[in-house]
Amino acid sequence: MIFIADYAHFSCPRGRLISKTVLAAALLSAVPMAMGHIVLEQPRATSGSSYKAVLRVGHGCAGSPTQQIVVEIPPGVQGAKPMPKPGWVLGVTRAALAQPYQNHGRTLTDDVVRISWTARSEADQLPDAHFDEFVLQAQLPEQTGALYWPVRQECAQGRHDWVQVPAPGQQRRDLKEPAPLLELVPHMNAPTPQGTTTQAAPHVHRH
Ligand SMILES: [Cu+2]
Repeated sequence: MIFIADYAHFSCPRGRLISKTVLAAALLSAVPMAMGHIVLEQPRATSGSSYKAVLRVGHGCAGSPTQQIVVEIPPGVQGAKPMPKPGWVLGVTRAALAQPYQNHGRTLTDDVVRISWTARSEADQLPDAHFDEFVLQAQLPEQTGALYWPVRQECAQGRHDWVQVPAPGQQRRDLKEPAPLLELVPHMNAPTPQGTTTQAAPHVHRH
């Protein structure tokens, strides 16, 4: 079901060029797909685990190259840390926590809430004809279910706000600019048929 939901990003004009059958076959054989919207490469993870979020940027804005990616860290996700990227300047924003938490005996009262990558120059921008990945790691909350990662994509001309979340009864694939979705599954969950479940270690310590 999760994979069906994740077909949402093929509903963009570019995605329509390929039949769903082909897409399904490609997905089942774990072929990486470089098209469509902005999605998390691993759309499923164990709650409470350490997660490597790979945001895949499939296209620019109506042909215009991407110059900035900004991701909002979802509430409850702790200690987010970006992976540096050659040609891109990192931005990390912290904010006070509504609910301070304990980590190794220390009380943390603020945490990372936003991470951005900004192209250093025009030559470093991501052309619409290419795709790229923007990576961060973080500790996931203990809850299960859908966790949305709003992303803003700024292009040389125009922008996309990948922030839409389906209303009750609405399909994610019907959204024009859906927020990247991570499905949190309970600890000890069996691997998915595709073997794409993230690391099984339920409690990864953060330092
Ligand atoms: Cu798209």
